Amino acid sequence: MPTKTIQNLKMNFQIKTIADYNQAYKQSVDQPEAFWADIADNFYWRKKWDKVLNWDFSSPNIKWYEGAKLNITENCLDRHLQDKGNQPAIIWEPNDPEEHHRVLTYTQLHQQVCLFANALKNNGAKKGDRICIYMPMVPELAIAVLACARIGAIHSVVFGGFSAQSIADRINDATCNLVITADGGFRGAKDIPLKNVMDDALVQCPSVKKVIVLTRTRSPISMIKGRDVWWEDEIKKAETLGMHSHQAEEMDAEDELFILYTSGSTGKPKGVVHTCAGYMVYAAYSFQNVFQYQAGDTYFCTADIGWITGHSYIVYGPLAMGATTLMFEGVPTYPDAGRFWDIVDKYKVNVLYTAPTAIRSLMQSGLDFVKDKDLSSLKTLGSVGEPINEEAWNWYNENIGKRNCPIVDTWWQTETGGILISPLAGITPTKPCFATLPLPGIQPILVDEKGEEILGNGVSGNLCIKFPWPGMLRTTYGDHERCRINYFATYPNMYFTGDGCMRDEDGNYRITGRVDDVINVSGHRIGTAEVENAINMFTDVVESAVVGYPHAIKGQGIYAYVILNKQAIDANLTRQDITMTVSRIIGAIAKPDKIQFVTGLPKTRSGKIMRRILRKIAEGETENLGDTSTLLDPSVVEAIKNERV
Ligand code: 7RM
Repeated sequence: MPTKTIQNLKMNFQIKTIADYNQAYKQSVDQPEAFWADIADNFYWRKKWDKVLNWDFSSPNIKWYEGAKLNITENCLDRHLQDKGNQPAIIWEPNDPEEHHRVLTYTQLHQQVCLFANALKNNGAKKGDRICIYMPMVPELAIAVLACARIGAIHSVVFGGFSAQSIADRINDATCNLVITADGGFRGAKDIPLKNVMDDALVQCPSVKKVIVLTRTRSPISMIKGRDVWWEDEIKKAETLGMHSHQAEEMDAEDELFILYTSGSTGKPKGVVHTCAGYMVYAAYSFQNVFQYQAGDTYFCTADIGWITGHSYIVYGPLAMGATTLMFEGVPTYPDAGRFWDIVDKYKVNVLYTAPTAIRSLMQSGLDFVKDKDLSSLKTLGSVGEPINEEAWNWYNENIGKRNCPIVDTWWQTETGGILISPLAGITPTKPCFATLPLPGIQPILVDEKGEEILGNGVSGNLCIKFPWPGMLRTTYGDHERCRINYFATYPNMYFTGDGCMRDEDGNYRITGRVDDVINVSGHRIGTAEVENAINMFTDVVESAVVGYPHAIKGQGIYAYVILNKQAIDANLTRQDITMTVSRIIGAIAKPDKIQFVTGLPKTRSGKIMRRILRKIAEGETENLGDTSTLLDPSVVEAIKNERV
């Protein structure tokens, strides 16, 4: 046997038939360590592991591939140079269809990552530093992410829609010392003033010593001497110094790779931590098998890199597999609702991965935007972020897939690192609205309120996972106890997802939505408590309660019940003031869709808000509100019902 070098490694874990799947699944449960060792053998390691898995859910303490040494970017870049150096790694489609697109081959991407890694080092960055990235969807965002990984710095990407306050909270939570941003970004008809927002954040962030600023919109911005430097200048400096290559930092398997903040049911967003080896193996394995990517395919995931879907399935998963990944800067409806189909046509996209909210919005725009587009290159369609309703599933299947493309409804979370429950394209029989079956290595379990396992089929319960998988979160940054309480304490010895789920007669899983106080607006997770805190910061607000309600396009909308300390002179203006306040504190994605002013909230004698009642009223249900006997003051409910907005 020839020894495996970085060049002659072959990826050899593709499931091709349902029999392969059944066999892989069985082995992954019977002999998980042997199973995940075989998968990991397909990657490039500076040193192999001593132990595949060490785990204890009670702490939690989860370690995969302990003792191994690697750098994820050697697996995403260097290993492809010999065979795929001239193949496109990233194809970038700008917001404005008139602007020229860009293609970066694996060789070019590798060069750019090395140069920027050197630029980061020249600016004082080192292994273990936390680096905040706040950028538009341009190739330099992927380059920044990979350059951080290359030098062993921990990236914390913040979605470009978050406010200065949200950025500051995230930077301070992780004590980032460096920021990578851009002057601005283009999204649809709007210019987003990223650097201005960042400047507002940085007023509150003493840990940040350097800011690297890419020019994208070339809009006027402030640049502070000694702190702010231009991306382009730093690249030129590295080039002048001849720093074209960069020896990747050697990382331990369990060294932190990145932090990504996500909302929970209480308090501020948590920094979900993923580590190098397990995340890499799981992102690549799940990418390959769910989408059944074939050499030469063009793969288009419409997510933003600011979310986990972009991390795992625009950057790390596809690049680890040597795929061609398409990055789109804009929005689905600009310049018109045919943009996705134009892109599919222009680049002959083979795999399209998008969100139900986008499908519903494009469906509403009508078939005129689809009819003249050549979509014949499509082989596989994907869905992620929220439950897909039957109408959207059928529309996607008929009008985009032409009944000829399997739809993979992929269920997973920021915390899971990669897809856990999903059909494998063309292999697993699909069923509208069902995520179907667990990937190999994933052991789902449904439990009742008491934590008792619900056995058999044709049942519903709370979805937990009872055995570790390589891509799972390891901790929440700076607060391990919070991680334990949030995910591992509700039910002992299980990871609790926060989702409700049913299992049909054939053992297929259907995720029905959150069972906690998290709402899912257009596939974005928002904690009701977070929105309430933001609303309560408005000067005239006494108290508020926020719930989700069904929304035709967004999946869920945000409904806020608000008590003011005085009668609003102009209720609409006050609503706008509150909305503006929420935008400032969290970001535009958390703006309430509806605000109802109330004089009291339905509370129990112990002072707990009965959200169940508020949810029903927001949904438009005013008759069957369930048991209201524990209410302190039932007349409050009558008043709220009568003044619904
Ligand atoms: C990937 C992502 C996670 C939450 C999760 C669910 C919901 C995601 C699906 C889904 C039904 C799906 N990460 N969710 N995918 N619900 N079917 N295919 O979205 O951390 O931002 O959100 O999203 O509630 O818990 S996330």
